[in-house]
Amino acid sequence: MLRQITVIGVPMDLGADRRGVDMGPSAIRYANLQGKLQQIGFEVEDIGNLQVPTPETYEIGDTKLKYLREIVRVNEELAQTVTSVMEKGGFPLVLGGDHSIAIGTIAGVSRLQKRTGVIWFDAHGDLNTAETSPSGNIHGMPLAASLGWGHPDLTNCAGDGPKISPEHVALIGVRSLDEGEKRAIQENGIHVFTMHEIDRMGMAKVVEEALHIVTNGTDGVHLSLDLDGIDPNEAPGVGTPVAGGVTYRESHLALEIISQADVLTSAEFVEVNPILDVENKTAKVAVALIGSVFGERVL
Ligand code: 6HN
Ligand code: MN
Ligand code: MN
Ligand code: MN
Repeated sequence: MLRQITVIGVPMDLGADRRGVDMGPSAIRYANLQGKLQQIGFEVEDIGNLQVPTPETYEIGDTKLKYLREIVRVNEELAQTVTSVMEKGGFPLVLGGDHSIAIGTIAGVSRLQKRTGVIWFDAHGDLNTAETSPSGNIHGMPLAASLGWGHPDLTNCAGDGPKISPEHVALIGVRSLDEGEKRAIQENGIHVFTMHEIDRMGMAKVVEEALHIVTNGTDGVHLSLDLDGIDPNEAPGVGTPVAGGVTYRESHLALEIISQADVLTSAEFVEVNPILDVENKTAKVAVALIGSVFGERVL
């Protein structure tokens, strides 16, 4: 059945140290996002970009939570936008920007969907709080914030937290965790499929298990895909690359299997940084992955 996809750009770069990720939404559009989705048979509405303040205009604030106030403000608007897209029966496809925007996307989704499963595809855990973060960058905190951990302005952004619960979350592609994140994972029994599990079990099995976790007792599933989950050789345009990542084909296989399960109700593709990229390669990977997750087939 045809569904309406609504594209929301969020040129956010306040959550990360490396400038340039604010151009991610443009780069993904330039890589023919709309054409790809229409070719698959979707009706696409692109509502443009949300307004994001320029870092030069604002004070960094608390160095343990850089640009907290501005990030919260954008995420509140994003949450509202996501909720209204879903209320109209649309599928919100959010383009980042740095990963701090997941706070708003998930807040918006969870207002309508009380029990949301989350597939978090990332080299990192994004499970830091101000206390555990080595950088003070909020893009390392969105999964924690959505789970109700961290500063109350983040956990209660656009509605009282927690927005999701640990048993409904599965991380895939992880290979860089800070000490506090490791503790949070162990203490809360979060399902993490690191590169080790992907190597041993194969991506197909990993995704099948992840799908089981995120659909068990939930009303819908959100995909939060950080392009740095892919190996930096194939997706070099990211601010925090980590060697030894998911290959091009493994990532496609993952999204093809997710597509076949037909459980997604929202998705976001984040951390594309065109300044660090090579001929828009990473944005092209993002669009190819979006094709896979929305059902593009070879035959
Ligand atoms: N991302 N764990 C590091 C930090 O600063 O908290 C890196 C976070 C990267 C976040 O890629 O979305
Ligand atoms: Mn990451
Ligand atoms: Mn089970
Ligand atoms: Mn991330």
